Amino acid sequence: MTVHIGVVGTGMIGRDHIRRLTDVVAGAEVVAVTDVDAELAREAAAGVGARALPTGQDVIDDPGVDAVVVTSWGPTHAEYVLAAIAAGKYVFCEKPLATTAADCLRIVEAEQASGRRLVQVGFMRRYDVGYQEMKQALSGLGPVLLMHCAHRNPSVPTEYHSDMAIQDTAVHEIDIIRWLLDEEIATAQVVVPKQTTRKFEHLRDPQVMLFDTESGVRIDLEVFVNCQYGYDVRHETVCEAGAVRLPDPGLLHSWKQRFGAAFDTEFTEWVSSVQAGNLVGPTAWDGYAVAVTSDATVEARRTGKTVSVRLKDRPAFYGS
Ligand code: NAD
Ligand code: ISE
Repeated sequence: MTVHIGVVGTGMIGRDHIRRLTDVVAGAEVVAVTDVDAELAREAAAGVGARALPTGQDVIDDPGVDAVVVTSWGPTHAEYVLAAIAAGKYVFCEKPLATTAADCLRIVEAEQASGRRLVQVGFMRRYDVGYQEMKQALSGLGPVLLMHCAHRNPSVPTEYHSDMAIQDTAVHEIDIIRWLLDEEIATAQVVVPKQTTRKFEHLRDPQVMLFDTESGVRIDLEVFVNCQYGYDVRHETVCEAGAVRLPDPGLLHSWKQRFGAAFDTEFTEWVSSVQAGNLVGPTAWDGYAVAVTSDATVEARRTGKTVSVRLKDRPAFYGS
């Protein structure tokens, strides 16, 4: 069965996912797209023989659309994810699931009320071979004690501000830490070390985030978004009986290069799971937990204090 897909948001990653769903993933066809920039939507639609529709709601309501991909700006995600749930359609939402924890919770509640999993969040690092091998290796190395992580981007646009280093960038580590350890982050702290001269007035860069998990694993994460030299993601996990780190892929320039294969695997799995009627990827609960942790980390940076991460109890609907 071919899954007929509607895409809301035909910007940078939206167009990349349309290409992926058209050229890489079997069993998928992009049939409708939209963007507030109608010309952009028309161009993206013409490239794959899809229809350009006026709004996201039109795409979701279209009877020819089986499943929806949301790749518009973060603040618009909640509205479209909720509309897809209301329409009973599967929805893949790029990170963030929503820009507030309260909106993530509304999505979690709406999905539970619908009675089945419909939402997947685009935490694509879980599909990266390096992280998958790390997760496998951890099972033979005894208790995890420490993680050392770095997330460096060559540069960011001038509108990028200090909170975005957490909300837009560190969220990938927040999710992958939870996934690797199968536990939640319990506290967050942020240290602002010596700054690059290339930072902007409204951007602290680099920032060092310190997390403790429920079991006491200590994690340090350097986020350095104007590092100039390349796109560099590092992660080392130190256990009682050894350490494991991500392989070095050499000098790269963007997240598209670094995680291209992970995006391909992520969408291949998503389409198969939609066909099977059984989603298995990152859940709306993961989107909520990351949002709460990210909010606590923002508060920690603003106040200079260590802030506790307080999640609601995980509903049985999302498994253990
Ligand atoms: P972008 O600005 O290039 O594209 C977003 C598009 O959404 C724009 O074309 C904009 O006109 C459109 N849009 C905004 N509001 C809309 C609405 N209400 N209805 C329809 N279209 C609307 O941004 P991008 O880099 O493509 O990022 C999009 C999303 O993907 C963001 O949430 C971002 O965080 C996420 N993202 C994820 C990764 C990743 O590594 N997983 C990488 C980049 C971006
Ligand atoms: C961007 O939005 C992403 O999601 C990338 O994966 C990340 O590396 C980058 O820092 C973000 O701005």
